[in-house]
Amino acid sequence: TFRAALFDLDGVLVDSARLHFVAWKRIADELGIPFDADDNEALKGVDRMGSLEHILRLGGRTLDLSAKEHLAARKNGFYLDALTTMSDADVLPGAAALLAQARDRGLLLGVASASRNAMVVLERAGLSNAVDFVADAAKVAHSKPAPDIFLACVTALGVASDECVGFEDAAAGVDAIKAANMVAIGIGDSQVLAKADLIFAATAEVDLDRVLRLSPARPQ
Ligand code: G16
Ligand code: MG
Repeated sequence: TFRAALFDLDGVLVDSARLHFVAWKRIADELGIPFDADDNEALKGVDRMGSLEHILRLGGRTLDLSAKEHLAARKNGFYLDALTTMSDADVLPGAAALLAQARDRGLLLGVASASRNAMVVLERAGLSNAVDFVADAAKVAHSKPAPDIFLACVTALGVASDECVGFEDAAAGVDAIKAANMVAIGIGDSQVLAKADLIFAATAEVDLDRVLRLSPARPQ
């Protein structure tokens, strides 16, 4: 049986993508690199430096590490400014109910986000008390698709990987969940998330009973 449910943040629990977009757009404009909302789709679930490198590639630009670190820090400043406008209105439909229902079923709840700002985002969204543990992306060695951030939740919650189910909206996140030997629930496009064990179009569509009837992963 499942003992824990682990959730990605952006795209599963909250809509922070539009705020990331506003911040990256300012950086792209400064660099003179065309960047629109469609381009921003490719950054979902991608960590901060990986996102910057993607934008630089779009513009055919290369910068040295210190210039990149400076820009990444500037983007984060813009993002933190934008976060002051975040509220429970940015919680995705059905997300708060899903967390409450999962807790009600006795599951331990963890957040496994690529965002180093996950704690602030959850606080702004009014969800910090709705979960038991928030993994720190700054403390894991490898970002998604590596399993590290999901395994950090396993350690902290005192469960085994094969007792967990993970929820993700990005393909790299589904890969991370599978690499951690967990059942993966995809939220979004069934073609993009084809490697998930079960897919729902949106968080609001998740049928938790159906999820919990899945067989957990085999112990490794
Ligand atoms: C989120 C977003 C990404 C963002 C990443 C890192 O991932 O989807 O667009 O680049 O966090 O964010 P930060 O710059 O705050 O560390 P997730 O894993 O929550 O979907
Ligand atoms: Mg995501």
